Amino acid sequence: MKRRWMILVGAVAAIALVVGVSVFILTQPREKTFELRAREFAFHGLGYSGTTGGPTLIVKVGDIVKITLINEGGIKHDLIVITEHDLNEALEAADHKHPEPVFAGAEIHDLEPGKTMTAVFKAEKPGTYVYACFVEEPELHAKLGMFGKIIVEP
Ligand SMILES: [Cu+2]
Repeated sequence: MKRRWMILVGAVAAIALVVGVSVFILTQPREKTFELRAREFAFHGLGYSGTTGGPTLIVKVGDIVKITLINEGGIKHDLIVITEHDLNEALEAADHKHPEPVFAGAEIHDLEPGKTMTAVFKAEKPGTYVYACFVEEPELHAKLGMFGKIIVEP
């Protein structure tokens, strides 16, 4: 009788453990990683068409996004995730001030040639955003084609 109880308690504990672990795994944020290569004057990566800026990065809201930027060019490059409105405003403004990234951590500054850095951020709000380079040599790099889209699906 005592043995039956022990088996029952053991079975219940095992089920509780499996359910608990499953819930934990399912509620963990998904990680999405991308690799972009910066050159004068474009971002290259998977899906790059050669004509319309860098590849479009697609993630889901809540994802932990990691964008690794490899500078294969001969000068410094940046990457900042901003709104399309901010990009248009920056392109028109005379003083090319760095806009604030839409998500905390979604920026890489002054990446020297041959160096690699990773921006890690949580895609907290759905929408269509852009990533762009705000280095200004010889002209604003975003203006010369260093930009791409990042879509955060709801
Ligand atoms: Cu650049």
